[in-house]
Amino acid sequence: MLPELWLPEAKTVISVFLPYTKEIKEANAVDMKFPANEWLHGRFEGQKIIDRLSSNIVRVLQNSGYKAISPSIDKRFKASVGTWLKTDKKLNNSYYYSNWSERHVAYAAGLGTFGLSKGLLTEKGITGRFTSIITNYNHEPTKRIYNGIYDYCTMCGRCIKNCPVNAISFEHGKDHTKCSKFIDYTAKKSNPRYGCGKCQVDVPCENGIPHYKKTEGLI
Ligand code: B12
Ligand code: SF4
Ligand code: SF4
Repeated sequence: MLPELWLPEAKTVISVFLPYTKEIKEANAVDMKFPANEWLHGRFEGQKIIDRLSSNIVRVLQNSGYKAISPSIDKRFKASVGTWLKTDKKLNNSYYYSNWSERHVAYAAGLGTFGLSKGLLTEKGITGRFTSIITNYNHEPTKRIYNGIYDYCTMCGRCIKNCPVNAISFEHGKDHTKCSKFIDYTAKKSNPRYGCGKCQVDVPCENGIPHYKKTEGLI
């Protein structure tokens, strides 16, 4: 769904990146087998905090006389993690979708580019979560300083090495089914929490853009 479908008066999309804390990142890097408790809480309780942040930004804009909505907490938001097709042999990456991609929005808004692991890599690193707000407040766009969708990724392959289920490869990018099955397994073991994120810790892109120096531009 395009911004105008969520909010017909849409003029601006605000994309927000919230990096995980040092404690969460370090705890998840201790082993590459199972998500750390800290990561599981960052994913589960952390999302509740992000949802409250999203509704607070919406409220601030509305109290200033603007219209605003946040797709991820809107009742029209839909995401498929392919679960209903798990036994279908035809299952492939195209079954993993949503009607509002936080990564596309962040890419378009100038926050960063994709990495080989398919996470979106920002100036604050890849390790964290996004939210976004659509509003009729007219904000000047942030400058997009990259051209290609993988500009910030060095293709170092460290995320390939970290993945406990070999879901990432140079040849095929990221296999959502392998990743999703592992996350389902963590949900069984850690109910109600789940997650993984090993491809986002102990990697050169964890805390920033690996080959980018702000003063010199892309090298
Ligand atoms: C469904 C889903 C999953 C599925 C996989 C589906 C998928 N497509 O990635 C599963 C369950 C496997 C999964 C796993 C994880 N997820 Co997830 N997931 C989502 C969700 C809900 C929807 C994704 C979606 O919209 N897909 C639709 C497609 C069309 O968009 P896309 O995948 O974003 O974009 C791809 C294509 O368009 C492609 N592409 C091809 N050509 C082009 C051209 C252009 C110009 C562009 C821009 C893109 C592009 O590149 C993209 C990457 O594959 C989003 C939240 C959201 N609403 O966005 C979170 C989200 C992507 N997940 C997130 C995270 C953190 C995770 C996990 C680490 C789990 C965890 N928290 O422990 C893992 C691993 C992710 C990884 N290696 O990237 C974060 C990513 C943060 C980041 N730095 O990028 C998101 C954004 C949630 C959030 N609110 O922050 N996830
Ligand atoms: S670990 Fe290396 S290859 Fe993987 S996303 Fe980060 S910079 Fe790219
Ligand atoms: S691709 Fe999925 S399973 Fe592999 S390390 Fe990343 S989050 Fe974990």
